[in-house]
This record gives sequence, structure tokens and C-alpha cells, in this order.
Amino acid sequence: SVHTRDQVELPPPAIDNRLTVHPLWSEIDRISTEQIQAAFEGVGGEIGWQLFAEEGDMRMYRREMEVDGMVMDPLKAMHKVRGVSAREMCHYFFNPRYRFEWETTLETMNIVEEISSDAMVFHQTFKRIWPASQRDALFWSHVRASDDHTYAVTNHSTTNPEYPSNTGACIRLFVTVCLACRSSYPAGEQPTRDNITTSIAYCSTVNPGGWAPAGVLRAVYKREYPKFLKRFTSYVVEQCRGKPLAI
Ligand code: 16C
Repeated sequence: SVHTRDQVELPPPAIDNRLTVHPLWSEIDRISTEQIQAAFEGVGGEIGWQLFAEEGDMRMYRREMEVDGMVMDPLKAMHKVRGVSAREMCHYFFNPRYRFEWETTLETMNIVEEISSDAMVFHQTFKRIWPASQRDALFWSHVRASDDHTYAVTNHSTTNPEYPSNTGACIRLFVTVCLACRSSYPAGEQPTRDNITTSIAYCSTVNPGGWAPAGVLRAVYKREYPKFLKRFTSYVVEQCRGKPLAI
């Protein structure tokens, strides 16, 4: 088949060999597996998850959690998007080329290491939330196919002596994020833009890494997470319009 530039860069259907020989591989594999499994576990009936945002097919839940007075509320969001595939969703989330087009909390983004076609290390600085200090993060990002028509991106904090924490103006935060997507279409039909639906589970836990006022922080994420998920999903729908479905 003819590969356009864009198709070649889509998340690969199997793990890239270059990743499996990298020193981070065992950690990346273990955490991704755990995160993907947890992402697809429902919130229904489980104690502690409280719904805090709902719009159309999107639902967002959180669990209030504080460690040493720092807010670390785990977040779990579900959404359904028509007309795009799980693979396309993950392509736009993983590939740094598109990041500034949908991510509104960023000040800077640097690629620290390109491990393979399906794994990278990023350093990002975020917009400052008054009155807290500015934050930065250093994390690996890995995209993989997990099941039939299922793709996921996992981001998790890491360290690198060339990017020491808490040396400049920024406080290092710690993040674990998983965007897990599963596509479905009517049995017996071929998948098309008109019949495909992708279910999304987005999980995030952010440890602010140092003091930040709890009230301000909770107000920020109540506003920013729904904004992110709506903006990101409509961005992907927009980007895919008129392009052949990549499944
Ligand atoms: O998953 C998302 N983005 C990925 C690609 O960038 C990646 C990023 C993860 C970092 C998430 C931490 C964001 C902290 C932002 C702090 C500054 C926000 C300023 C906004 C005000 C204009 O996985 C999408 C991430 C969507 C983030 C929503 C915001 C979450 C706020 C949580 C509070 C963090 C504590 C900050 C301490 C001051």
C-alpha cells in the first residue's frame, strides 16, 4: 500500500525494537501495562470517585487525596468521540509536532531523548499558577497498541542528570498520565469515519512537588481538565476531517 508521510508516523502496531533495548524499557513496560489496565476499569460502584464535570458524553471523576498537605487528587475521565480511531487519537496526543495546537498549559517543550518511534522523553515548563511557583516536568511518553483497535499513551515522570530539578525558578512536579482509547464499529461492517466510535479513558495524577494552595489548585484543575479534553478531542476530529481513516 502507499504510505503517506503521516501514515508512516502513526503509532506502530507493535513495540519498536529500539525501545526494548533501552534502559528505561522495563519501567516503561510495567507502568504502561498497569496504567492501561486501570484506565479501562470503570468508576461505577467504586467508592471514592466523585463526578465533578459532565458534558455530552464526557464525564470527569476525582478522588480527593492529600499527602503532607499537598493536593494529589487522582483524576479519571471518560469520553466518546465519533469519526476518529483510537490510533489517530493517540497519534495526536503522542506526537510533539501537534502539542502546542491543543495543550494550553505549556510555556515550553523540549525533546530530551527520542528513544524510538513509540517512546520519547520530554521536558516541559508550565504556565505559572499564581501565587505558587512555576512548575516543570521531565517525563517519558510511550504509545502502544494494546488490544484489538486499542491504543494508549502513557506519560510518567523520570530523572536525567542533565535536567536537575528545583535548580532554577521552577519546582519539579511529578505526573502519571494515561490516555487509553478503544474503537468500535458495527459487527460485520468495515470501519469508516461514519460508523466508528472511540471510547476514551484519561487518567491523571499530578504531584505538585512542593507547596501550592489547595483551593487554588482544585479550582485550576476543575477548569483545566474539562477544557483540555474537549479541546483535544475536537482538535483531533478537525485534523482527521477529509483524511482516510487510519485504524
Ligand atoms: O495530559 C496532558 N498533557 C500531556 C502533554 O503535555 C502531559 C502533561 C502532563 C502535565 C500535567 C500537569 C500540568 C500542570 C499544569 C500546571 C499549570 C497549569 C496552568 C494553567 C493555567 C493557565 O501528560 C493534558 C494535561 C491537562 C492539564 C490540566 C491542568 C491540571 C492542573 C493540575 C494542577 C497541577 C499542580 C500545579 C502546581 C502549581
